[in-house]
Amino acid sequence: MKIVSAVCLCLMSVFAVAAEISIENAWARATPPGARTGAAYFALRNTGEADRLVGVKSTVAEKSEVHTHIAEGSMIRMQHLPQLEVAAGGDVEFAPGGLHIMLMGLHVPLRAGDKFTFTLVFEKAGEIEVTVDIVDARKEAS
Ligand SMILES: [Cu+2]
Repeated sequence: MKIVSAVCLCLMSVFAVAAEISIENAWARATPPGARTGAAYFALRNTGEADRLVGVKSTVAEKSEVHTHIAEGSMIRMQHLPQLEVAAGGDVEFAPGGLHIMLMGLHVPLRAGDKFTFTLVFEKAGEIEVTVDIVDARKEAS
């Protein structure tokens, strides 16, 4: 009897996570040889309750962080966000010039046509693995 109820709870939580936060169109720019940093972008859709993005894990780089761009006078600089609020039913766009996943200390260059993965860690939804398409920067600009 105990075993049956444990299985039910487990299935329920899997459904809850799968339904609430989804990641679409994840991509990153190919990096030139020797580059040590890269950035990844995607669209985050939240159809559930408010949540918080609290971490990023990736094996392609030594360190992965959520960054945004902020204006300081005429200068634009990047800022590390240790936490990012995701509103209930809210969408968050990670795009060039705004929010991005910063990959620091790349172990290998990001080559156009390849894919890599990282994991987003949410306070409530838990860990979500994201597959990223690496695209040619020149093609993407056109
Ligand atoms: Cu950055």
